[in-house]
Amino acid sequence: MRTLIKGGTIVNADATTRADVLVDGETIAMIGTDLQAGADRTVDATGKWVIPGAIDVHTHMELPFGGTFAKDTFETGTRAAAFGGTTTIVDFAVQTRGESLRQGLDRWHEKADGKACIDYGFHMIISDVRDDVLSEMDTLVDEGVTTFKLFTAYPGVFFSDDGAIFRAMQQSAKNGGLIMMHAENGLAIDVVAAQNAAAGNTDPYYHGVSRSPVMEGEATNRVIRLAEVAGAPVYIVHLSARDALNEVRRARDEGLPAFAETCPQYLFLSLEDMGNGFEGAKFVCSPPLRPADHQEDLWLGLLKDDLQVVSTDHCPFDFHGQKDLGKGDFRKVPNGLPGVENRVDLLHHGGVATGRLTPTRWVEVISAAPARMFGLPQKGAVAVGLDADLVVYDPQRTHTISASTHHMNVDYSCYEGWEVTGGSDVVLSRGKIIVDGDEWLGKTGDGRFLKRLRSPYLK
Ligand code: DUC
Ligand code: ZN
Ligand code: ZN
Repeated sequence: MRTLIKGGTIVNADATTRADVLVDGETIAMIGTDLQAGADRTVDATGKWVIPGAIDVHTHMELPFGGTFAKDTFETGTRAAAFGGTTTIVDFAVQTRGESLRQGLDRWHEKADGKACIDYGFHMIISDVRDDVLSEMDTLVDEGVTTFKLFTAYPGVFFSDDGAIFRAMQQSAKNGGLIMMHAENGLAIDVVAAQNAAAGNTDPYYHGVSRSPVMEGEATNRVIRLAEVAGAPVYIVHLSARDALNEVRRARDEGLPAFAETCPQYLFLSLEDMGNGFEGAKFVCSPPLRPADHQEDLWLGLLKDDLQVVSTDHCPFDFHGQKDLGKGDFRKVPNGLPGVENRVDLLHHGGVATGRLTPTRWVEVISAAPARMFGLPQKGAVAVGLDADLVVYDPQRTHTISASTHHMNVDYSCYEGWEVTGGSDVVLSRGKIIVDGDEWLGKTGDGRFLKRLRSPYLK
């Protein structure tokens, strides 16, 4: 099957070019002006942009959390992602305490195999650093699971102490993996949270105020310094606060291989959204939403490359039946927000349409940088020879975000009623049109597991 995408403007991370794109089978075969090549079908992209399919390197399909599971499966979550212009996800497989990495990874392969609608890779969450687990890390890197997430938060669940984190970093310095850190001081946060609950401050709002941004800044600096001594690169996930951003910037100015992502919720939503009684549970995630004045710092961080990536931390729980497990005690609200479908449009709306980011920088943070940093050389650009993961994007189209029309399997939206500028018209995954306007043309199980390369940041 040959598809000709005609008349559009290609927006890559490094350049914007008026050109046609010929897709042959699963790959991009030719790029040029007024291509006359024979094709089985033509997509008219006049007045539109042609961008590389977006890559979300932080999702949690079916994550077990607080006695329940994130609602999206690999089928529903990847279909929703595709409607939002995302053609690759990297999801977090989980090692629970006591088990091997292999057991956790096998479970995630079972969840995804035959279900994913777009290509996917895995990171591995390590909850239990042991000698055998450190050796297993080497095996996983060889299998293309090259990135590992550890936590300074969630004592008793995902938490690792500094020694364990340091050992994992030393191992990654040897095997070419990359350590990703959830950096909040969970031990101290749990003290404050317990004090708030005991004082009768049980509404979701107190989830936010119990988790001080200072505690994120402290943990961010700590893990960056552990990585420095271990001789390893480090990637801070879901950075939410100015305090943490300042630490990442300081480290980068010193020449350290420290990297970070933020998420749309930290750019658009704030602690105020967590007020309004139990409604605030819709916005409970960790790190929490911050006072609104942090947002402009994060936008500036994106512009200046102190932040390299925007991912979602997509982790949806229904308001009715899941979030309400925490009625009367904010500590029991499952942590996480839906968002895999909204990232590309929100970043276009708040970034490109407002003039904060150029179209090329937008493509960099949603697609090109994730591909480069997470070992996916066949993705992240509109270029001959790469996978034909492409989005015909309409930068003028406006639409209203709503739970009644979104494709994520969750009963609310954090952005209910927001009118955003920009939308994906046609989405191709390895040469197949999987979304055409409102129509789903993809197939469950067509998504392939991606073996990823080692971190390019090891010295
Ligand atoms: N934060 C969340 O909000 N959800 C899942 C895990 C995490 O770290
Ligand atoms: Zn996290
Ligand atoms: Zn997460």
